[in-house]
Amino acid sequence: MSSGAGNNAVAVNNDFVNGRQPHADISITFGGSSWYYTVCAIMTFATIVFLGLGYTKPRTHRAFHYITAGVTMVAAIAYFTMGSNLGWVSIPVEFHRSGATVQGDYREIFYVRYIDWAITTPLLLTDLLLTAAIPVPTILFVVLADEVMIVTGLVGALISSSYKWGFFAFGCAALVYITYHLVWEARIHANAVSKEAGRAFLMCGSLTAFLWLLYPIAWGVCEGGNVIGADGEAIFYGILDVLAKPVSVPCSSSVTATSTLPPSASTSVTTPQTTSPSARRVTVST
Ligand code: RET
Repeated sequence: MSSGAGNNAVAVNNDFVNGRQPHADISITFGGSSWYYTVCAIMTFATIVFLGLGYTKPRTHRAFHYITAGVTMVAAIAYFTMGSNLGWVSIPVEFHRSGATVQGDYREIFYVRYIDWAITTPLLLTDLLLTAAIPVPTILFVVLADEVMIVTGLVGALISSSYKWGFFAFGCAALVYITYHLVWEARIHANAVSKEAGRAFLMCGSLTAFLWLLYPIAWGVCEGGNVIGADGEAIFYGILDVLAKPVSVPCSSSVTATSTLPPSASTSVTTPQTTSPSARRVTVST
């Protein structure tokens, strides 16, 4: 990579990426790169821990661990890409600012972030909603809304005119739909499974919904409004991703632990509807 010791990613992957010269005035510095690598390390560590924990269970009870480890593994690769100052395109900013970290005409837009989310957020959602015994067709539609949210966010970020906000609006509408299912529908279903599951889900669903609501704010001040620079963007999204992936996912396992569903229910498509009488009631009531 480089003859020098330490993190030289920003120097090595500077103006020329894949033989082109994309040039971005607003780009990550050594600090931003190092932070991205730090998050990569956290995600890698979490992946190893979740896989290790999975090995303490019989294979039939490992689905939750596989999902969680898969989520952090994909994130680790995305963060390695961003730490290496790769996985971005240069887009003209809509708003020209004078601040030291946001001045210039072109901004790095990390499309790899959205590839990460397109893979991992459906897994996070499916895990939570199955835990709450939400019927599979509903889960599939919420996942579709989730993909709409991520893709419109990506398309909007790649557009330099004010039309980007149109895509942002579609994404926000999708988030409203998802949030409604997380904090309302899922809690009702979890309550029908057991009072403990309902209580635990009230916390997990709300925590997830709260964290997810912060993402469009980050988008608004980073890719959208160009209010904070590329290093600030790294910190903002990095903290959110660390909280949303390795920290909040195990929350759903605690719901499963307190519910009357068998341990595999949080990740099995058929179990909630077929094995537990209370879960069957949930299905009928919808
Ligand atoms: C975008 C911009 C478009 C409007 C909205 C967004 C929301 C993104 C969210 C992302 C969540 C990511 C998570 C990652 C964890 O690994 C795409 C920023 C509403 C909610 C939880």
